[in-house]
Amino acid sequence: MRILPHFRFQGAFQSMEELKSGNVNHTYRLVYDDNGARYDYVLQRINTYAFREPARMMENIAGVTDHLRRALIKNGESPDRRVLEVIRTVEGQPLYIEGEDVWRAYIFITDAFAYDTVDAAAFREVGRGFGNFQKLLIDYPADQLFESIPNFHNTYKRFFQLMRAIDEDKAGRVKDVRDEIEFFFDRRKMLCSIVELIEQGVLPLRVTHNDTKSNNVMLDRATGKAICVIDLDTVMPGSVLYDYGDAIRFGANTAAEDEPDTSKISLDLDKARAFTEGFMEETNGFLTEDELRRLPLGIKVLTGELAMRFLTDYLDGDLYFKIDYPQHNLVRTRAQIALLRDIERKEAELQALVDALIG
Ligand code: GN1
Ligand code: MG
Repeated sequence: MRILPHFRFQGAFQSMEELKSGNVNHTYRLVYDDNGARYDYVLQRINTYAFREPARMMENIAGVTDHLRRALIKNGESPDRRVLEVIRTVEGQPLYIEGEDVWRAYIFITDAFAYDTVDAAAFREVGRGFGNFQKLLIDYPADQLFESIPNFHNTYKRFFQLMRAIDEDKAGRVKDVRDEIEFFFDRRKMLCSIVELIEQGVLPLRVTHNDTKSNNVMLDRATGKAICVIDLDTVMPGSVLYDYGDAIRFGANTAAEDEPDTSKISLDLDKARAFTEGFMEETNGFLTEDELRRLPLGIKVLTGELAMRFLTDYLDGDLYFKIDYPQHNLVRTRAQIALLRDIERKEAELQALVDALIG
């Protein structure tokens, strides 16, 4: 492929395979060979509809990965395979830009894997991974981070974006989604409650990952331990409720995020407990009581937020998320709505399990 010679990959190109798990960027795994030594890389074409200023996003990633590396060394740990490492272009840039297309590359973390569906024990480990990420970044100056997607988890704004999409009805689809629209109107106050608590100063802003799907933590193949948090595109100031809530939304769902049969969708409380244990182990001592007690709110809000985002994109004619078939964003919306309904049914149990762990 003509892009490849523009990056400082070592050796001779062997193979390339698309990795399908992301919903926004296009991702490929590359294998190179240098006289018998194998080198694995990740190549990504960045979705510039989502990420409007990729160069500034890469500055975030450089800052955060440098900090992580230093923090690990300070703790007496080797940063090897523990932090994403950018491969620069032959000109020494973190991005290769060709017309509309923006590309970047990383070293592929070998002898590691990530879960799209995760059992309770592994999810506890994923919780440790994301908790440790927050811990290592506790002293990173959040105000130095650029908002790679402005108002990413601002549910006021997400609500208005949905209103705008309904108003414009670009794809002529509003008539098919009346019930779904009503679902969000009924929950508007709840959906906006984290933003409100941040504005009121109840919840502090921290450096958060903001996209904490279980497949964004790499686990070591030999030990099963979390070694590296990946997908740093949305590292921005945010609430811990975002990272906690999004992780549970994805990992404790009994079905896939886009399961068409909503009867299969529910929230697995044992998995939720396992993640919470791992996450709290690592964040022990620095989260405030106000944050800890409200962790369950994060699950509700993040599930509802993503449902709104999928519906907005469906109404806009599928501009943001990659889709596999025409109704994909509608199926995703309905799946997240079904999940949120089950979370609402289990709210008291979720609160009880979090409270029990806070002690
Ligand atoms: C997108 O592409 P991926 O899988 O990293 C999205 C997340 C959503 C997720 C839902 C930048 O993440 O916010 O929660 O899809 N990322 C962006 O699967 O919008
Ligand atoms: Mg992502």
